[in-house]
Amino acid sequence: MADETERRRPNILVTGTPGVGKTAKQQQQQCLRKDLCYDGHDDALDTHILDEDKLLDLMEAMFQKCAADNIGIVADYHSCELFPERWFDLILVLRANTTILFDRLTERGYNDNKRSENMEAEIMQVVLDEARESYDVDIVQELPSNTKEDMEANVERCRAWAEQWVKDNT
Ligand code: DAT
Repeated sequence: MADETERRRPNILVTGTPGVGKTAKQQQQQCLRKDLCYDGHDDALDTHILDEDKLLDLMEAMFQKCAADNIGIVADYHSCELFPERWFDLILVLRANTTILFDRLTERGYNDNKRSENMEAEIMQVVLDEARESYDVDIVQELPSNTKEDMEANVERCRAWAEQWVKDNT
């Protein structure tokens, strides 16, 4: 099987607190059924408990196959420290203003506990710090994701970056 470090297309991780716009930003995605990796439910936070080992095994196989098929991956997840550093060439940390995030999480039907937990994480920039600790700081970019214009600018920036990466690495 191909070594994914020899890939010819970049892999990008889009991360950030739930509600910042990770899914909305995706232009193309390789869908991995996260629900296949659930291992119970946390009732207090109303969230599924993830079997991380299972997820990482599934993702490893997918990353290797995509590298062999010359496909770049855009993955999104609300955390980033669990992934091997070698998988990604760019880490985008989306950020949203607290009032905007509050409205999005309310609209999503999050209970008070779950909404407060996520609001606090965004205010304390938990995911950004985690990204800077887990990856080379040079590949970590913080991007605002409050408006439609932000989203369009982020997608364009991402596209231009990926194009440049291919030029620089082939
Ligand atoms: P995530 O995948 O980070 O949990 P999402 O992509 O599902 O978040 O977005 C949550 C909601 O907010 C969804 O209704 C789309 C909206 N949204 C996200 N980013 C936005 C942006 N930059 N401008 C306007 N709306 C946005």
